[in-house]
Amino acid sequence: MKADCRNVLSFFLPGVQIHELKLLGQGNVNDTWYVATKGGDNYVLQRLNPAVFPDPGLVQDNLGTLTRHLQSIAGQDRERYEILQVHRNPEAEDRYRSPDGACWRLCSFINNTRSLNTVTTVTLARRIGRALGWFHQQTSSLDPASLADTLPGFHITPLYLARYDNLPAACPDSREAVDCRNFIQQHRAGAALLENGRKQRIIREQVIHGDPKVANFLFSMDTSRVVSLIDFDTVKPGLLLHDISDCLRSCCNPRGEEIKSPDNVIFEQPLFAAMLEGYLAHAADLLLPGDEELLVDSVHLICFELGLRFYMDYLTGNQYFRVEHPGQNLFRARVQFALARSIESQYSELQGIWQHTLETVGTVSR
Ligand code: GN1
Ligand code: MG
Repeated sequence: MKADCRNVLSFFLPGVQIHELKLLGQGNVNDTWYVATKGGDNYVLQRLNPAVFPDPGLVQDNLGTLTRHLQSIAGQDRERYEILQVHRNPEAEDRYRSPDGACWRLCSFINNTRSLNTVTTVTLARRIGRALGWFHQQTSSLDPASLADTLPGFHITPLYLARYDNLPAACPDSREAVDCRNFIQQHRAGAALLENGRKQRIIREQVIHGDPKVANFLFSMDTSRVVSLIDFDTVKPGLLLHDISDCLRSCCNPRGEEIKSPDNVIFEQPLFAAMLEGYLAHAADLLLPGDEELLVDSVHLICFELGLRFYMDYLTGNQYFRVEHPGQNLFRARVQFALARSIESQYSELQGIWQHTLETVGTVSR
């Protein structure tokens, strides 16, 4: 792959000498490298996964539309976040197609930052909430029709369920697989929650990030602030609840997605309260009554959905999410289902925290 990278770099940076090229991050889908030039510039090079994005050109178009929008309104706001820049070569091209059909791009590297896979303190959870609220405020003025749907069906839980029901693969009879199958059976009735809310127009549709997990927020080196929100591959028209719930799913699970055993997986109440407090400080006015009503159930649904996606990928040979061993997507599925169970066991407390946060922070900032 390094040889491919060098070819791609000579497309984007012709004649520029490369000082360092190393694999970066732990994304589950794309391949990502850090690039430093001898002249002292830094970049992020990415190969979009062709098995995931059927039309990577649309992803790249959306990225351009979004970053131009964010740049155009930057500075009008008291909160400042850095916005990544898409690099163009001297012919003004921002994408490269390799002979295998894959699409590559080069973006700016945001200096002096680091990413975390988990957060364990309320301060960091609150900062993540603020950054997501800021992002939603900024994207609320971007016309959803200006963005393509890069991943049709993404976050439409009933569609994943229909795909699951049609899988030709037999369910393995290991205890872990049977556990997953039972969990899916027991919870399938709730799969249409957000789609029903969307039909009834009680929840807010707008441009969303699509993947606001902890690792997609860049922190300053001392983690005292969020510097940027990255990974815009899934930015597209969606539901606010998709993002808020996916962020909570990740932010309130201090043990992380990548552990082998689901034992002791806990959805942490203090992190939940803090993330929502930060979010409402920026975005309380965006929420519709249905968003408020469905929030806790929607976090449960997003854990169910991601668990189902991991489990289906396990059953069908791990073609979507990158794995280091064949059982990894089964482990990942079990962690998400354990999180959903943890939410169920704290359901009334979580509702109480949410109502309290809405009453205290939400009404003040509206
Ligand atoms: C994938 O590629 P990455 O790691 O940013 C996935 C998300 C999941 C996430 C779970 C396009 O994100 O939906 O929530 O893994 N992205 C896509 O870690 O499917
Ligand atoms: Mg992503």
